[in-house]
Parts: sequence; structure tokens; C-alpha cells
Amino acid sequence: MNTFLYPSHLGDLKKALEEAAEIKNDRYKYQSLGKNKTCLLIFFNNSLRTRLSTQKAAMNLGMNVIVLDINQGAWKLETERGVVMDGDKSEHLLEAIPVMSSYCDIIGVRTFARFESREADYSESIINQFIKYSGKPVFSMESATVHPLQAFADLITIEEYKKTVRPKVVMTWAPHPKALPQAVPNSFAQWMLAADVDFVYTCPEGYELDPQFVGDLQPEYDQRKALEGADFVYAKNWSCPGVTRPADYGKVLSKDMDWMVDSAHMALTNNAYFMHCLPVRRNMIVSDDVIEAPTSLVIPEAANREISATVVIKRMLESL
Ligand code: AN0
Ligand code: CP
Repeated sequence: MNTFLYPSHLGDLKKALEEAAEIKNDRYKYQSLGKNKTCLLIFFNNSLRTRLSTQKAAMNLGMNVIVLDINQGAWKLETERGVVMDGDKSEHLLEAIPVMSSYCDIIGVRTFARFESREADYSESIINQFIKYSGKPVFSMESATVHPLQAFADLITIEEYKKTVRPKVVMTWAPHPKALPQAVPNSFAQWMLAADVDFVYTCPEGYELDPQFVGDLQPEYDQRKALEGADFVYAKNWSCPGVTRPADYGKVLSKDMDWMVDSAHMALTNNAYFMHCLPVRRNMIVSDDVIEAPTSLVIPEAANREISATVVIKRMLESL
């Protein structure tokens, strides 16, 4: 495996889930695979879980790990070709990528949507330059439009907790004070549609996800109706994807607090588990009692980030 952005990169998801279970049972089983190999993790944005779990995953596989925070001590990078570099950016990505890749065997990149242009974000212009110019396997640690390590960890978690063969999984938009990317909902929807679950998503008008990730699936605009009979409730805020009105791309169109997941919402479900990728703003996205309930899976989900990353890096090591 040379790139990891989409579920198709893993191939058969059932096999990938079996591999995840095998690794969870013995996470050091493949420790000799990464001997004298180096994993470089590059962060253009903040992280708690991804930084720690991906580093741990590479260490599980016996790799050396280098972590670089671009915004803390590296040169400011220009990412557009053809720019006269007379501003505050000292180095171009076109030199930085081959230099960084000369020190490592596998590269993980975190580069959020910048909301400067829908086209730049939805063409994954930054991570695609890493794929094109590094000559190394590259995986997304949340790039402009996807967060596949999160969606894979979420799928592993659903597989572990489901009580029926084909559970009903409902992703609901929830309010947030700032504009957030669509990467988490895009990937979650894409992975759920590829998995053996009954998937529904619900959001206010204007928040429809890009067909690249949801195909022709339309949202249910009535949140309460969507939640009926849910086995898993996956909450997430996202900003306007600009599908119906490109001019609204990246905007906050609603802060409607009725969409916050509280116990009245959970009462509509089939005693559902609550999920969120974290970090979460309490009493904006979810009430204290729901996130603290025994049915909250936010901590097991985060723990499974180590497992999803171990599977992905293992696959990349195997194809070096
Ligand atoms: C980011 C997002 O919504 O994409 C990261 C989530 C894993 N969240 C925030 O910036 C709060
Ligand atoms: N869920 C997730 O990716 O968290 P971080 O942003 O803390 O890495």
C-alpha cells in the first residue's frame, strides 16, 4: 500500500478488520517489520490523538519515528508554485518534500482544509504534492477532505460493540462556534457506506456532503426522525461543504443548539452508543451526561486509533 486516504486503499474491509483484531490481540506481533525503518510524521496543524497514536503504532512495528511540527521551529512553507517569495515564507514545499523524504521510509501528513479555496481543498493539493514528490508511501493523518485513520478506528469500534449483524449508524451534525473541516464526516460517511452497516446522516439544510463521499445519499433533515432506532450515534460538527452553494464553502450556516446531542435525543434511539472523534466541546456538541454515560465510546474509539494506524503502517512496510 503506497497511499492511504480512502477505504479502497485497504482493499477488502472485512480482511482489514480481521487484521485489526489480530493486532489488537498482540500489538507487537510485527515488531521486526520496521527495524531500521523511519516514519516521519509531519503536522501542519494541532493534534493530540493522531500524534500519540500514530507514533505508538510506528513504535509497535519497531520503527524509528521523527515528528515535525511545521509551525514550531521549521521554516514557513510556500505551497503554491509560481509565487514570488518576497513575503514571510522562507522555503518552498517543492524543496522541503524531497529533503524530508530523504530522511525516512514512510510519511504521515496532517494538513487541514484551509478554506481559502474549495477547489484547492477538494483537490487535496498539499497531500497530493507529498504523494507526487516524496517517492515514499504517504498516509493522511487528516488532510483537507479526509481523516481515514479516524474512520478506520471508528469502524473497528463499531465492529467491536455492535449487537446485530447490520447495525443502524446515524451521523448527526451538531453545533460548534468555529468553522471546522468536512474531513471527519466525509471519511466517516465514505467508510460506513463501504461497510456492512445501515448508514444515515442528518444535518441542517446547506450542510449536504460532497457526492464524492456519499454518492447519491441525501441527508435526513429531521434529526429526530434520523435518530429513531439508531444503534450508534456519531456526532460531529462540520462547516458548509459548498455542494449546493459553492459561495458558502467553509461558512458556519447554523449554530442551532437544538442539534446538540443530549439525553432527550438519545432517548429516541435503540439505546445507542454515543461516538465522537474528539476533541469535543461539551455542551455544544454533546451534553455532559451523554458523553459520561456507560454507552459513550469516545475513549475506546480514541484507543483504537493506535490499532488503525498499526494496520496502515504495517501494510506500507510490507510493500516497501
Ligand atoms: C478538527 C476537525 O474537526 O477536523 C480535528 C478533528 C479530529 N477539529 C477541530 O479543529 C476542533
Ligand atoms: N481525533 C483526532 O484526530 O484527534 P487529534 O486532532 O487530537 O489528533
